[in-house]
Amino acid sequence: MIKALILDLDGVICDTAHFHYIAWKRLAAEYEYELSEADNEALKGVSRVDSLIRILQWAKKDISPEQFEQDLLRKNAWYLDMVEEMGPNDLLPGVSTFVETAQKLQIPLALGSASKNARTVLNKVGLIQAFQAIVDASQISRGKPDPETFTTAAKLLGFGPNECIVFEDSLAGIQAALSGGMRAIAIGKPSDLLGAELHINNLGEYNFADFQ
Ligand code: B16
Ligand code: MG
Repeated sequence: MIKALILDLDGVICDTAHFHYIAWKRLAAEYEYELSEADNEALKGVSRVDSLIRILQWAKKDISPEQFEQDLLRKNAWYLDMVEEMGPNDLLPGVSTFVETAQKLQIPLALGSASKNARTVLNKVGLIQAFQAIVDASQISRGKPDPETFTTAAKLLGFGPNECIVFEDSLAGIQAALSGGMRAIAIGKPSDLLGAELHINNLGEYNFADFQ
């Protein structure tokens, strides 16, 4: 019996995935590598450190540990400059209605994000109060596709994995949900997001009548 819903942040609640892309693209250009949309798809849900490791592999570039740390900080500063401009109007279509319906039906919501900036973004879009539990990259040791983000969220809510549905826009996130024993609903293109039980374009398309 499903008792709670766990939402990913980037690409599910707001389009910060696009900001990550712009910032990584700018950094990759310094390595003389042109980051494609397809590359970006593979980085969705992947931690900041692992994303940079992958970009350096694609660019066939070797940098010092000091440069690595510095580049992570620069990328994050560019990303936060864009987040700074965000507000409640930046919620993806259907998010407000989804949250209101969940509240009306008294269905607990948790956030399960790979982003260390998750709380900052939730504050900007005015949604921090909507979640009974928030799990971000600072609280876990293994990122998606490991299930730890979502199993921690379920634990904080007080439910077992089989009592939760995860909403995700990344393949790493879908895999994390499934390997954690949860059901997974994908937001986005079915071809990019294999394994999910249902594909929708945004949270507004979720039918709460199907909750069970
Ligand atoms: P940060 P999610 C993920 O968030 C993004 O999809 C991924 O592209 C990003 O690299 C990761 O967060 C880390 O983000 O640099 O802000 O710590 O989709 O799991 O909400
Ligand atoms: Mg995401």
